[in-house]
Amino acid sequence: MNKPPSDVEKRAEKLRTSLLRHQHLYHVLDAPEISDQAYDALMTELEAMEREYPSLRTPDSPTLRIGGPILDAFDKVPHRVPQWSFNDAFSEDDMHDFDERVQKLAGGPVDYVCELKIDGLKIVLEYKEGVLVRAATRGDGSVGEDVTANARTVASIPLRLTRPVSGIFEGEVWMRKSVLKQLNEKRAQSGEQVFANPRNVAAGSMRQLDPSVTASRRLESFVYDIGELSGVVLPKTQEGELVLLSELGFKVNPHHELVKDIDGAIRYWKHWQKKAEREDYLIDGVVIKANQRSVQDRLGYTGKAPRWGIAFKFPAEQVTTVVRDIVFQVGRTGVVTPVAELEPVIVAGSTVSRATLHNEDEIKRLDVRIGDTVIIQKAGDVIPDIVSVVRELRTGTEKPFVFPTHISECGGDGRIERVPGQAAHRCVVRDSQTLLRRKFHYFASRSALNIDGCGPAVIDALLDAGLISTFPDLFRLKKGDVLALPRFAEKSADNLLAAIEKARTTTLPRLLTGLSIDHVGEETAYDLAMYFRTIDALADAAGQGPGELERVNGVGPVVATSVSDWFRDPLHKKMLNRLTKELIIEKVHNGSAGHLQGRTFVLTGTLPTLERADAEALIRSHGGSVSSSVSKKTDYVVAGESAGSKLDKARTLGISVISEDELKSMFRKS
Ligand code: 1X8
Repeated sequence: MNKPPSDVEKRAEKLRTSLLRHQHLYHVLDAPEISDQAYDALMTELEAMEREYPSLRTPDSPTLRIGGPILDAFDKVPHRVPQWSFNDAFSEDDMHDFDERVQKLAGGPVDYVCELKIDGLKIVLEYKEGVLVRAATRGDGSVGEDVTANARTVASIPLRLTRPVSGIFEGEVWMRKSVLKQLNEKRAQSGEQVFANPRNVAAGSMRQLDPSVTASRRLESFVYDIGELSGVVLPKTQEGELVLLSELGFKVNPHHELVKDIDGAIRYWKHWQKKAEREDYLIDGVVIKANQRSVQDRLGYTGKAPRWGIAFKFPAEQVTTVVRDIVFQVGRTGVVTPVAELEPVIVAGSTVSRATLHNEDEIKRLDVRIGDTVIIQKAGDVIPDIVSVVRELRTGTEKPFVFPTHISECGGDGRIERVPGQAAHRCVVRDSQTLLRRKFHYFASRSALNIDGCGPAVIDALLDAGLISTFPDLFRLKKGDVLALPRFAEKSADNLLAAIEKARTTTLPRLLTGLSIDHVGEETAYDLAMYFRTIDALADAAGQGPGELERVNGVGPVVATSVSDWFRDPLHKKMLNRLTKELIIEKVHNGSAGHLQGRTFVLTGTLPTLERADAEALIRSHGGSVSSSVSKKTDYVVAGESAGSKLDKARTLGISVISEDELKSMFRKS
């Protein structure tokens, strides 16, 4: 390749630094120092240089803002730091309950940082030595999609930080309401469909395979969290974190506030509930976080969410519509849920045509009848609720709804019964083919074994062909079996088998979730896995009755009995025995989803406080691995006093060198 002369190289670096600074001044600080024309002239000069000498096109080149080559697909990226989301609160009572739990665990009063909850698309940014190297969507929290090229087009996302630090930073990508309005006006003029709300456009724009389309959408960003950090000391408070984020060059929402107690947080929420509409971006609530990191560390995480924070949603928007029909959904465990089919209406920016009626008692309480006009409300992403019936609009032809005794979706004779002591109904025959089908769909789904490309249609085809009848059968499929299915050819059969092979290696929470044990969803599965660590230990305990199970955090008598019954069933025992022989179940890590998974560390020199063996054990317990020699595969070298040749080698290879303190900060969000 044509190597640039050194004066050109120097000029290019100066141009990059200058352009990045002006982008920051304009898009983050809203305080430009030069005119648009002057900026364009500098950009044109750099572009010309890069065209002549492509090696000048560095990963932090401001020319990448315009968009890069068109992609075929987005790569999957495993998150190094699990992407939690906060639990939701909807009322002041919820907030007081939250505060009570926090104070109990923290051992006293706690101060909180209040921030706005931006309704956009979550983005996870990774920087190495100050340069943006990767941007990913949240995905399912453990695996996201690589949207780096698109993120580079978002002007307020720094391509280079003000300091050469490495780390993971989390935030939200969003579109101004006013920008959406302009965009929609243009689209309407050219006969294109208009977009419903800025959140959907922001999400859709980040998932464009052509980055220049993303660039044209003028997206913005706010960054609000540090997931991992090395190269600078992590602040001791969330407030300090926000200050550091600004200093590093990120755009941080300015409306955060430190309050001394939960009443302060509630005041902040009330204030913003009235004011949110006036901002040019969508805000769907506020996020409250314990300010002190020591408190955050102490409280830790439940299966899915941090205990030290909560998202306090704004009250749901309410609209009216008409009930067309009442239908039933049968879940994989046979629970029957009544659902109202509605005349489609827009609530909180999305079209709604169904609302849950929960159970028989709820239908009676509301006295909902087919043909009724109802008030529905939606909060966040949840399925909307019916609040009440507008009775004065009745015509007199609406008949009271009679809860059925049979539902064909149950399979078999369709008979349903009310679960003793509960409001729910379920199918009487619970091992019908229909429910087995549902359980199989769920087993392969993203929540459970996560078998790529093995959706309900594929499972149905396998069941219909008699190729599978219990879960372990999936892992014994041969290529010939799959090829015999409709719509399968050489390549698709290989893909399916490869996905099944990949899913063989799984985790205990995923396996437990996939078994469709009554009352055991993802969260309970996680709690059980953390407590028992292995499937054998859980099966042993469950075999002896519910007693031991009730010692698990979050497991009460109902869940314990259900788990115990499941494991004692001889058919389940036999199935599980075969299944566990097929699977490779990853070891459960100490108190975390192992967020150092896949990271290799080398220790050198004497660390200030940790013995070598303890440091190694800590790294391993968080999912990382420790190696004795430095190579290109090493991610971090932890250097202490009188570090020797390993440190030199790390520097030669450009591997991140961190201190014991920085290592400890990596354990923080686990
Ligand atoms: C989601 C969001 C958070 C914040 C702002 N906007 C969001 N959409 C914030 O912390 N300021 S935190 C969050 C989450 O669920 N982890």
